[in-house]
Amino acid sequence: MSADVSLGAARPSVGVHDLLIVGAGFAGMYMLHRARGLGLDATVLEAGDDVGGTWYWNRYPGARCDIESFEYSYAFDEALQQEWVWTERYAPQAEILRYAQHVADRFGLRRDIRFRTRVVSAHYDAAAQRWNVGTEAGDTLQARWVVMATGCLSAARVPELPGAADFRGRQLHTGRWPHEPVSFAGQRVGVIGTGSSGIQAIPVIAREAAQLVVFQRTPGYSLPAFNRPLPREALDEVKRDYPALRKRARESMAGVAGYPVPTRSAFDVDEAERDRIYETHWRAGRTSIGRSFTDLLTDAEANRTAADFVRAKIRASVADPGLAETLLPRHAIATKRVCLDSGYYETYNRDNVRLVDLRRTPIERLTPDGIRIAGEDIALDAIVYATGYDAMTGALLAMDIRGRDGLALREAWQAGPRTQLGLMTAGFPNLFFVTGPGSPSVLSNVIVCIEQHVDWIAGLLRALRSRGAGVVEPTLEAQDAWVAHVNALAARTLYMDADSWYLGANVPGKPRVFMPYVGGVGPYRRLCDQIAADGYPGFRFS
Ligand code: N01
Repeated sequence: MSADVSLGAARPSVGVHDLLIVGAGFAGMYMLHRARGLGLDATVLEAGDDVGGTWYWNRYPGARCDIESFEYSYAFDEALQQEWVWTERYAPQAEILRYAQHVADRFGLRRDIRFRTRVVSAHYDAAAQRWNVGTEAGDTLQARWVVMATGCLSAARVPELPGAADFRGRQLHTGRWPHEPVSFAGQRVGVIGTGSSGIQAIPVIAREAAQLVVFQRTPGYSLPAFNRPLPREALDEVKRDYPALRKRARESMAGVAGYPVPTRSAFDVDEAERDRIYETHWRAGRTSIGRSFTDLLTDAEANRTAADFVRAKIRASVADPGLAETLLPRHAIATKRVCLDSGYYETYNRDNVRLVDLRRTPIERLTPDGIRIAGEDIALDAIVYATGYDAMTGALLAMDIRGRDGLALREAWQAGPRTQLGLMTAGFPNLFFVTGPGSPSVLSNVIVCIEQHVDWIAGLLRALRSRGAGVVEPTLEAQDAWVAHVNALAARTLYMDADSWYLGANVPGKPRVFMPYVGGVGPYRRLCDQIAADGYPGFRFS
């Protein structure tokens, strides 16, 4: 970033960095790049042994992004976005990981990333105005500022099932998949969980395994991805239009340029027209059906029209009507993440696939040979947990983070996360979150949000410099107002009725608070920009 002025103090002589960044996913990598542009001495601490974050860990069969590849990518560097060649409409995990590695190499990022370094604590020393960051290996690093680029879906959750230690077969979590190839050939495999990860993995595992048993607790809505190779000419056309496409994405609600903007209520048109519109969305192979009309996320009746449309599609895909009924989702569509699949429902037409409805026959325990449900022992060689994450706060609260006067983040967020704009939290000076709770993050194309957050943090660091200040912290009043605003917007939606990970409902004991900001990527960005332009009201500098 040539326009950035140097912010760095003298190069660290006693091991005090200007900036420590936790995590080398897309957020951490871009933060490092921007920090260098500011002239900062910045280091990234990363638990894995390579860059890529989510795409480093999620190597499960069928893993791919559900946002089109040319949109799910960095926009900050014109040469980068012109030179990288995406080969599929929806990029598979391995290609996205290669892209992350390419970015790391292209910008020489690795020299400032410490791999195999898991951060376990961060304590603020108010007198010295610095953070002491502790690693699992027992090292302590010091920095003036810390950026948590730890991801919203990085703390994998394996449910505590009785007997898990007794099972003699292999147990794998989709988000902690081994690096070496895993073969299920000739095996009896159980998959627990039917969210985005399970729905992607199930068709691929079914084709390889001798038998597949899917353990479903809550059926979700999934639409066909219609994934296909991305011809070079089509990609070149996108690239010619990149400035306009990126601008549309930044100003849009979901951070995706290709999503249509609804203008009408579902009841402004008759049933035939509604279904025609849903059909268009369904055929588009996108998750955007919840954006077909303005009121699908606020009016239960309107929502039901879209949900019924997708339920009919599910019925039409599954040969056994009884099985189809078990696969039908009942919650309002799009209040839990809509999935994109490649042959998910059709997989249940295979002879080697069985669906167990855990609402009727819950798991009693794991046995040495498999899973026991009511009245039956199901023999398995491997169990795949597609059971999701302690989302948005899990990775942050796994660390012992302490701010002013030893205040623990776990204590400050006991009743749910509280942030100013999802970027900082009161009582924790000079600590930033990228895509933190209270920002659009998981309701969007997250790379768009990552770039916006990182750019905003970079701007704030520059403002610190120009004010001759060393410390910045949100005020409690501004934070309370933001939390109230986030909650008020969410309360008007149907999101509040679903037991989703957006609400922490998947983690026993987690406070039921809607964590992301539903106000949209574009409006949120304008608000953040305005706050910066107005000299950061709601933030205290010292
Ligand atoms: O996790 P999930 P995920 N016993 O939480 C079930 C992103 N993502 O890894 O709904 C039995 O969605 C649970 O059931 P229930 C995307 O944002 C994106 O699939 O809690 N079942 C549910 O069915 C996504 O939303 C992509 O009743 C148990 C499943 O496990 C997010 O990551 C791909 C259980 C968990 O679903 C998380 O997706 C993958 C138990 N004890 C992920 N505990 C793409 O871009 C949980 N479940 C395509």
